[in-house]
Amino acid sequence: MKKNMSIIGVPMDLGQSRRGVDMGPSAIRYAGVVETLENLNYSINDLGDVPVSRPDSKFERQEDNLRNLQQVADANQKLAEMVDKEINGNHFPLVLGGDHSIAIGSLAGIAKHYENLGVIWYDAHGDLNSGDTSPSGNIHGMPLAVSLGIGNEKLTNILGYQPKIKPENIVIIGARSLDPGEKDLIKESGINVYSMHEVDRLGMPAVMSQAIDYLKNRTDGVHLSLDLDGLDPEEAPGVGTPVIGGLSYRESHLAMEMLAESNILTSAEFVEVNPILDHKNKTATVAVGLIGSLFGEKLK
Ligand code: EXY
Ligand code: MN
Ligand code: MN
Ligand code: MN
Repeated sequence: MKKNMSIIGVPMDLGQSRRGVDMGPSAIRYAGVVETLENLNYSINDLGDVPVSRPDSKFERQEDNLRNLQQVADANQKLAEMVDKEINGNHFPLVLGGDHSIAIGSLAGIAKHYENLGVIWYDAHGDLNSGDTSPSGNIHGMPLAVSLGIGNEKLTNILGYQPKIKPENIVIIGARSLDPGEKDLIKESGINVYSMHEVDRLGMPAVMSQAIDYLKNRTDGVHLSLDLDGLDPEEAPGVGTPVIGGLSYRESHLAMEMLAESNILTSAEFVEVNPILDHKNKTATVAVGLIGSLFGEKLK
């Protein structure tokens, strides 16, 4: 029987300050995500894009130092409702960004279906800031903190419950740019982090098997939130906040294959593809390559 998957695009660029990431869902579709998944025998329902409103003046800092707070909260509310509905209908949700602030809505819609949701956060950043610790006021640097219940209520309380996830159920992979407040939160909360240091020392095969074993034993579902800036900007240049010294395409491809084999994944999102900063849609093409590996390409 074919497995059902729902694709939801979120053309969000209000969680950060560089234009163009709102075109990410189109770029990923153009790179062939639907065809790739259909060839892997998924039955795909592409639900199109969640409406994202325009702010009166871009970059506006609203309450708590947060840029475009109301618009980001509204779009995430809609996304959360859609994700919730798809899971109720037994469809695997695949969310395409858009900047990483959309993980707030994805996790709000997903986490209510699990007692103990695990999260793999594949990213150069921790996304663990709040208005108090953020150097930028950009909400795309905050979704993991928000999902832990830290931050403005308009974000933490989407769908009327919080926190969405527990710190010990989070595994961050690829981190190499953490702000001081984020490091403090990691230390005090028990979030698991495989920074580039650990990836260099252990190698991706050991990192992924440790992460998978750990999450398998303690969670009842796992969400993958993959920020393309986790990869090295040489290989994924179309991102708004590139950080040198990142994960390679090969390492990432292997990570996706190991996740496919583990069968632990219950939802996924791919974010931060910015076609304006890209070269010939390379980053969206990388994203689709990773999505193919994640859903079993090499097993065919
Ligand atoms: N830590 C920085 C900030 O909070 O402004 C940069 C965050 C970038 C977040 C990107 C998408 O993962
Ligand atoms: Mn991120
Ligand atoms: Mn990032
Ligand atoms: Mn392979």
